[in-house]
Amino acid sequence: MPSTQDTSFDAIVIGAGFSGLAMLHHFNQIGLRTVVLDSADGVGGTWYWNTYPGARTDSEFYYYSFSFSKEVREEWTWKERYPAQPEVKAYLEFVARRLDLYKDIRFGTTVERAVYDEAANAWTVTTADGQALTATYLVSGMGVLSAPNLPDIPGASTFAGESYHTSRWPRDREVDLRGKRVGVIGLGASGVQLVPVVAETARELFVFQRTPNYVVASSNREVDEQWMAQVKENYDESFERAFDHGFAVPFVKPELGAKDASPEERERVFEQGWAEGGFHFMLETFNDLAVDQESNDHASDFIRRKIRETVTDPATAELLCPKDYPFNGKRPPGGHGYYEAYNRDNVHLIDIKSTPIDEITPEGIVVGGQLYELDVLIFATGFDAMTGTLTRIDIVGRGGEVLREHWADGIKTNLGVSVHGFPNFFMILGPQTPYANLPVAIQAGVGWVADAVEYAREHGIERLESTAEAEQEWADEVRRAGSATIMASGAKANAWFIGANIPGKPLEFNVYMGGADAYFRRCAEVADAGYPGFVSETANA
Ligand code: N01
Repeated sequence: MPSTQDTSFDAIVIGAGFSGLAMLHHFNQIGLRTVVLDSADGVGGTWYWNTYPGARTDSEFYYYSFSFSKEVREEWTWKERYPAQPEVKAYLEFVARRLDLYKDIRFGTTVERAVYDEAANAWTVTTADGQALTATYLVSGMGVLSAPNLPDIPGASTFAGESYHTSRWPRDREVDLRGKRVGVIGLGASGVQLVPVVAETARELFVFQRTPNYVVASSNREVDEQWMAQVKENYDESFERAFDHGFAVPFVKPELGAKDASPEERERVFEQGWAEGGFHFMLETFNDLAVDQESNDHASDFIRRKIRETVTDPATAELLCPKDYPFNGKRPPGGHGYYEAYNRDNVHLIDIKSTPIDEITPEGIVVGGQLYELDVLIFATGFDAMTGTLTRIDIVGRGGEVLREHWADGIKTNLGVSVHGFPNFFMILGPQTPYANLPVAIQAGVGWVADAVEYAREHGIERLESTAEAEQEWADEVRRAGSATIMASGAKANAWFIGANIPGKPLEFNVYMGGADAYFRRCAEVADAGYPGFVSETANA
């Protein structure tokens, strides 16, 4: 067990969320002396920071968890179909306790820089509190939607009331919104979860909408004993099915395309998917909603119809209907009373697409010359996704090359795991890994990295690193796969998965849209074949 004084390790892992905890456990199992560093004061990563009202998973509990530990599977009992933030955080705390991980985690430790020293074949990580730690292997488990995006709106810093970003919600005190006038900017998954909850307590809620979303209701409910028992019994089978699914969920794969169904059949299937809720609508109704425009139009029309049926004021309903981009053009959020919230007298929708925000003043937000006075302003404005955490710190590879410079002309990775010029550096959920249910993708990723490291150690390989060719090949495949999908329209919808939500960020797919199942198979093939596409230098090479 490393002591708190130790500075030299086999592996350093950055981040103590799903990725970091799973990586630590897997490294422990192959006997690597590992330390995990995290700026937070507890485990959880995303689930430590995102404590905004309404925060919960968009995936169901039985595949938003790990299957690799029998103890955790059997001893943990979930309470809600879509667990709320405290429940997910408690799960990760349980994982850390049960797998004895806490002793190897240093909290309150912010990594500023990681530098590879070729002569020593080691990474040196320096932290904000002055520690310098070295290790052979460096793993990023920093998360994909973790670097907050605060938009550059004129006057934003002058606001005199309370102002919060959803992912940096105060943790040391309760934010009391009772009797207050609250403004929300941003209606992705975070804003969509927040709106109905804040609507219940705020005196007035002003929702400033630029791009409406296709929100599919999630039908949350309690997990009863019988359901939990059934899940526990079928964990292995369930995860096998998830590994064989394009979105890494254990869902039934539909056989029919929407445009090939009769109108009656289409309606019946869409209604069924809508009632089941959440990702079931997107993934279990028809097999071509992400690739065929005509079929997608049917789904988009169906959701717009649901919005019009739910929202009583026709003008508000029209504003909430996305019309400029298709369903799946943005990551669709799960709703929990979202559209219903607009039927409340204290909720007001303001269209900032046709009339953009003029400025933020000490009193509130000015739109088209009209001041909306606010006591609290909430930014649910998302993240510099996939690459943000990796490019906001200095990760310096061979010859002093910084990772953000390596990607200046476009992201290049080998399977989203490894980067040429950055030996023995691995990313869990790196850019160009699949667009999928993340805990399953994380479980696959940490397993693959642990196997690769074990292979390297067994074969005397000192440096494991992508070749330049393999990296280019994967970048080409990511581009090819992405442009074959409806998600290519994400540029029109400012989608984070194509970098369009951050002004100035290059427009390119930062996730793999070719299917998690295909990706997992490819990773397995690479491992089975002895890691072709990786430079693998042995000690006497
Ligand atoms: O962020 P987003 P998010 N002026 O990027 C708006 C995961 N997640 O935090 O679309 C006005 O989706 C922006 O407007 P527009 C999940 O994968 C998961 O909500 O650019 N508005 C948009 O409405 C999700 O997809 C869960 O016009 C501005 C919003 O901010 C991902 O995280 C929960 C603006 C950003 O939406 C990101 O979700 C939460 C500006 N200048 C998140 N700048 C669960 O599964 C931005 N916006 C539980």
